[in-house]
Amino acid sequence: MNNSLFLALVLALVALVTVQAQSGGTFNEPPGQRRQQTYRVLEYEDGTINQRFKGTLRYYCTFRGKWSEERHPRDFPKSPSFSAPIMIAHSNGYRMWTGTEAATLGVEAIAEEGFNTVMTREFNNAGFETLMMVQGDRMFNTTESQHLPPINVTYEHPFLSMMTKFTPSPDWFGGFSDMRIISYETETYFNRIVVQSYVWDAGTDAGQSYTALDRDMDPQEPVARISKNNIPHRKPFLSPDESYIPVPIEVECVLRVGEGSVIPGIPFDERQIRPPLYVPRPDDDFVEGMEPHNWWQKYGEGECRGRFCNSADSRNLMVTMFAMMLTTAVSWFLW
Ligand SMILES: *[C@@H]1O[C@H](CO)[C@@H](O)[C@H](O)[C@H]1NC(C)=O
Ligand SMILES: *[C@@H]1O[C@H](CO)[C@@H](O)[C@H](O)[C@H]1NC(C)=O
Ligand SMILES: [Ca+2]
Repeated sequence: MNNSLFLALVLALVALVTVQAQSGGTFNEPPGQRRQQTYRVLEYEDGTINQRFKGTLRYYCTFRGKWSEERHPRDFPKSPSFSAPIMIAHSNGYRMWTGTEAATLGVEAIAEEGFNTVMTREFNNAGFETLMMVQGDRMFNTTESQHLPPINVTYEHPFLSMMTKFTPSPDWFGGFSDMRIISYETETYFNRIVVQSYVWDAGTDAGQSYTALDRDMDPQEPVARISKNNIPHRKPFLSPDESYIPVPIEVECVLRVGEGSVIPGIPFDERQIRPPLYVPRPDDDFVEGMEPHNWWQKYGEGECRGRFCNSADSRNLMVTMFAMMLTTAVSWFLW
């Protein structure tokens, strides 16, 4: 009896490890040579356009601000804004920023001042490696959304990188880098992709709070993700219950193929392709500093707390629990 219980537990543990290992892969992770993934993919749709497609390909991206006092109450600044978001389509040979290396001067200028001019120079100097750069509008309402200008991609330039400064802040920014919009699996362009940004510290200023005075970091440190465990001491960005950092920015990109219409017989109009500006997510609503309420009833499969922050994860969690129960039951029975 005791033995069978022990065996059941061991088997359950094995099941847990197996299922977790299967769910451990990251989205579109390349074979080795790229930097670590700097963003979370919430949703994506595989497409049918082969990577060698010769015609015009453009992504229409929508920027959704989610940086608010409600979601990030600690030390929240009086007049927050996002600097004009800047996005670049580029080759494997260019990097706007990475999550592990020192920031370029262009990244520093954006993260500290919100100025895109140095980055623009870096874009130009990169020659063939960069294809196109687009800029959005500065946003003085950090929970608003905006449609960004369409950005071209090609087989040689399948990466999108983006950044925007959290203003005011010493050198904190959001965005993503090296998002490859050709799937390694299907070798086609993604039809649609929704990515969520983490919070990044450019490593160029030592300030610990949103409004800290300039204090140059010397020597400069690598760009690093701000997480619950390495948070500056005023705890900016933490959720009301201080258990995690809610997503401060979301970007959804939709592919447009060629120059023609997207709805047969009707002339092209951007409104036919643009996703909604506002899409509710499980952790959008906080009630008096409480955890997101009603998420389970409302969204069924998407808790957003700590690492179980998208539906794939929570589905995996449920599969794991089911597998554990099943193996426990079966081995109990067999004994
Ligand atoms: C982007 O694609 C459009 C449509 O083909 C084209 O007119 C434009 O010149 C392209 N821009 C760049 C920078 O490649
Ligand atoms: C910011 O934008 C959101 C979304 O449009 C809106 O609901 C809110 O009232 C705006 N806040 C301010 C202060 O204008
Ligand atoms: Ca810093």
